[in-house]
Amino acid sequence: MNLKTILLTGCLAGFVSASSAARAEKPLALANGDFEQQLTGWTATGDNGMSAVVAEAAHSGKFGLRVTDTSDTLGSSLAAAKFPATPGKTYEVRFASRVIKGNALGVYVRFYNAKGEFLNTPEKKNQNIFRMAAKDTEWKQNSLKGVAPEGAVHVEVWIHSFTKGQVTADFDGFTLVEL
Ligand SMILES: [Ca+2]
Repeated sequence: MNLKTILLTGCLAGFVSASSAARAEKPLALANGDFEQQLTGWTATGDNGMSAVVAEAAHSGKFGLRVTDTSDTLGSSLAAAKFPATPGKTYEVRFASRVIKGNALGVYVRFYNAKGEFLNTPEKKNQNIFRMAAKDTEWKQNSLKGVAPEGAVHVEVWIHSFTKGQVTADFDGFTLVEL
């Protein structure tokens, strides 16, 4: 093998690994993940008025999401749009967050079947939850992965403060990728 062949082989190997890395991650078009358009693209059904877009919660831009849950019997509910999911594939949500007070809140990656039923439940013990930590009062970049189970057709990001317990926390910059 001469020098030219070695260099060429190295270049080809580099090209192949770069292109497979690019293929490995597919961004999904989660709209308004930075909350600059208020709650456009998000669904707040059953939120109990706890999720609000405010300037104080901005990590980047002018606005962020603040969840304020001062109830021990009600929780918040804010979901991004659903995207097509393929069983066996991994989906990752990335976001910035900080806790003002408490920890009774999770960010979820959850999957639905063709009937629109949840496939991740406490009963099945297969929920994908990033749970807030009360000590994380500084802004941090976080991520959470979920693997689409058998029968999954949709994936969704859900921000939910628990029925039991109280919390105030800020969020910004949500993105979702298929790995
Ligand atoms: Ca923002």
